[in-house]
Amino acid sequence: MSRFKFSVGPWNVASGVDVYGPPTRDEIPMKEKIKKFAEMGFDAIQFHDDDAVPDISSKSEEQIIAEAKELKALLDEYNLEAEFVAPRLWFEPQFKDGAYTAPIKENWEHAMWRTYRSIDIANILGAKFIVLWLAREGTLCMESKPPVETIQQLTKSLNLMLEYDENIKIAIEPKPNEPIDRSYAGTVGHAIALGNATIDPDRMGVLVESAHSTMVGLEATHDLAFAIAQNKLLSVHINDQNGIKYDQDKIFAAENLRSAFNQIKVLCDSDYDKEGKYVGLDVKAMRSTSFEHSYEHLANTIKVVKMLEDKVDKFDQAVVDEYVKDGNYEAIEMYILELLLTK
Ligand code: 3MF
Ligand code: MG
Repeated sequence: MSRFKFSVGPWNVASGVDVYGPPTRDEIPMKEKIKKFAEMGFDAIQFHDDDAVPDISSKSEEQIIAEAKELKALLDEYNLEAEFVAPRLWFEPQFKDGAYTAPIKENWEHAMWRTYRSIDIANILGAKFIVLWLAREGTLCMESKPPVETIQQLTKSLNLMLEYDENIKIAIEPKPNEPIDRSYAGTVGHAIALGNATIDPDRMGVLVESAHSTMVGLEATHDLAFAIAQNKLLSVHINDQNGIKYDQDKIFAAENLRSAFNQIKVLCDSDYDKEGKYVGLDVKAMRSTSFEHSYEHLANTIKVVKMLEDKVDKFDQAVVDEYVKDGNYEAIEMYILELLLTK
């Protein structure tokens, strides 16, 4: 048994489509995914606004509320919680040069409208926070937006969200690039600083994704630790990533076992599980995986977390402390390698 509660977003099960080629697997309807997630033992679902209410921009506020209530009834049927709602702003053509940092006022207003609707949906589903992955908040063409004013516009957008609902919390999910070329706020440090610049820093936090830290050449363990030390860690997206390149969302530990061990260790050591928070998965099946194996990357990621928890339980800090006193750092390396490589 794991000590953690797990959450997953419907996008974790996808068709294998990428920018260079068509789908390699059939799409699975949302309701079927939710049923399967419940059967697999997930505790909560993460939603984009348009996962919860498809075609949200074409619907009235009444319609959005009605559809969110239907979804809440479905979740209750399966005894599932909603962890968060995230406005999927990067999908609309009008946000091609940013949403909260859109250079055209009507586009920015629409981004705010969708975010207010995400907060409404979160309230109906019982989610305590929204997640903002700042997918296109940066530049493709550096001169299209004046950077200082535009970053201030981003802070103003956050303030308006905090004013719209006095209880909602906001987690920023930073990523250095892709789809935007140059992000304005690509690291956990940026995300925390943005929160601290708002009118209510106590309601601002971060979601740390392992792959996003690796993509910028940083260690996900230390990003998690940094967020925990600042009391800012609202959620995580565990996955893995082969180096500084396009986002891969591989299963946890598939590329860097030692980092994965340390990520789980920092979560265990900080009592993340006792705070009622979820370990969120953001993993994709490889494009080469066939339809009948559409969910295995999720089951495997949870299995790996449990195995790493066993390793964390075996880890003895006193042993390491002795080696540190003796200046025998070579022995620490071997202690960890033996821990990870033997039963
Ligand atoms: C992209 C991501 C996103 C976010 C999700 C929730 C599609 O790299 O990580 O996954 O996690 O949109 O905000
Ligand atoms: Mg993510």
